[in-house]
Amino acid sequence: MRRIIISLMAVLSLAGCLRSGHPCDSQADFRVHALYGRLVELKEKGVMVGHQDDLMYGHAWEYEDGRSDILEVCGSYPAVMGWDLGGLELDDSCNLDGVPFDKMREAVVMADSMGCVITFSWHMRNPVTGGSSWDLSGGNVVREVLPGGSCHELYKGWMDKFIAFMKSLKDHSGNSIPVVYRPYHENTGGAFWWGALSCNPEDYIRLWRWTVDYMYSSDVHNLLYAYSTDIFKSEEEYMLRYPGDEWVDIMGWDAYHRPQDWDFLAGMERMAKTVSALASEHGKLAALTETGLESVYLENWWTEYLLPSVRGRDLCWVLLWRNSQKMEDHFFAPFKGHKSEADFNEMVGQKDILVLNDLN
Ligand code: BMA
Repeated sequence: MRRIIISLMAVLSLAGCLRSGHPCDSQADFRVHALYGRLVELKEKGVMVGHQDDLMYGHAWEYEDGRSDILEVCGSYPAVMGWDLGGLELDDSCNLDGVPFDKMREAVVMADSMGCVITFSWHMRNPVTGGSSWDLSGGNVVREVLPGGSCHELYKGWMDKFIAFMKSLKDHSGNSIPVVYRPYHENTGGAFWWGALSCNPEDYIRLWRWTVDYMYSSDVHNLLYAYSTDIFKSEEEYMLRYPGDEWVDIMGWDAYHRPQDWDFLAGMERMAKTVSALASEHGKLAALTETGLESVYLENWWTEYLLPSVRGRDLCWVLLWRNSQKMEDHFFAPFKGHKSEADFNEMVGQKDILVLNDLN
């Protein structure tokens, strides 16, 4: 009897491991495995709160060592920090929002040493026209950057810069810092040259797979890959551009509260349910990869809108977009003195909502 119970326990624990999955990169660094395991564990505790560019600048300030709007509001850094690489492709010294890449690298090292999860997006330029990532001209840009396309060599050069940056992220022991990379985001939307208005699902998937393969062949093994759509109408739409289980670690979506466009609470319930069910079916992790209400003009937005949207949905994190240092109304997280401060604290005070202080 004892032996049967022990065998049963072994089978159950193996099933548990399989269910919780593993990084899609079969050669992922040990720190990537550790990050993956941590995400699996932490999502049982709750949803982590993240913030884009948190350590770089905030509402009406920039580049002050250790400063963070979230820290000033709730006494803790966010658990997840996001950065954007737009500009790296042309060796710019600063990204498209003015963040010097050197400062970004230092902040990533600091965030990693504090125990934050790091995530990157990349609003890269349009390689055909040289315009921004919002420039949809230049024909089928995705096809032009794929092997055989007119911009393929140029694009490989851009990827090489990304690779050099990723390889330069080292912790204090000299190990590569594990990060979540979220390429070609908001793919169901029409804003970017890799979006649904500009390329077909087959070309999108080819681009994704080519990118991941290029990372492997360049010996980059410190990444988890997050797939993220814009708001979407159905499971079919969500999955239309999904590159496949071998190519993705985290299934996410971006969704901003724009009351004039859609019903946030109902839409988020539907989308969160869809993404978390798909993630569980595909053995992936799930996250709300960007969100916010620009200017947070609803005082209780945190507990009345965000909390009910993310709670109990098996999400690893929710990333609030940036608090611009230059545009007064372009902020998505509270700052000291903002009218939604108390409500934000009410939200992060919940047991299942995690900021950095809750992780240890
Ligand atoms: C957008 C806005 C822009 C910014 C871009 C990349 O949503 O915040 O101001 O340049 O993201 O960070």
